[in-house]
Amino acid sequence: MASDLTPALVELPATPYPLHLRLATTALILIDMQRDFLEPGGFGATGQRVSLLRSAVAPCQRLLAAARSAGLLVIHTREGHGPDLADAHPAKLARGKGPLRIGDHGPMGRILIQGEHGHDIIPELAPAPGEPVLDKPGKGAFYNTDLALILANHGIHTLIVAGVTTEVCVHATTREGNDRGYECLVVSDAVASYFPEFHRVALEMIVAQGGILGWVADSAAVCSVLTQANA
Ligand code: C5J
Repeated sequence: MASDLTPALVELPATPYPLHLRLATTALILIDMQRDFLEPGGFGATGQRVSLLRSAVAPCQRLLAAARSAGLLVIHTREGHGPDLADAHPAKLARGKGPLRIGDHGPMGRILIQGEHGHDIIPELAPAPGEPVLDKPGKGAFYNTDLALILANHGIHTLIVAGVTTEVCVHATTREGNDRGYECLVVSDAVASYFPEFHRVALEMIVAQGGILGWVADSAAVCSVLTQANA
């Protein structure tokens, strides 16, 4: 039976049906909002239109502000590798035969290498002191990171997922989270892809079959619930 100390359940309008969550057990995870993906000259610029990813920036900013005000755990991730690339699978390095590959020198430093200018999170979404920043060598945020440990230590059950790209790292993280028993909600306008068709279909895949991988809602719906629940 719920006691007075049990945090209140709030209802978030979402697809395919409303998601019930508690602020105290919900985290916002911002995936790979790094210069290398969002700015010209980085990994994302290998033949792709980085400008398409910018649409996610303002919604992510609004989500971040609402999550911080509501006291949610906020976690940032960065995809990348150490300078010696010892943590990068040869298979990963061999793929992506664009003009710039992981570890190559570009205008923002070595591509997807920790410590380089391009590897860091864009200033608009800079992590606040105390917010975990996880460096991940893979696409999913659980693979070879402390994410599961951090979520367990905070008693988190629900993940609000935003960032880039929709069909790669956002999807991989949502799938990993779903398999680990987290309720995952992907924020439709706070994720983006170089390929609009992949973005659309990736969101459809999450909610298909009655929410086979989780929920989707837009940032206005998420921010509204976070703001009201916090009032
Ligand atoms: C990619 C990512 N697309 N963050 N990384 O290689 O989605």
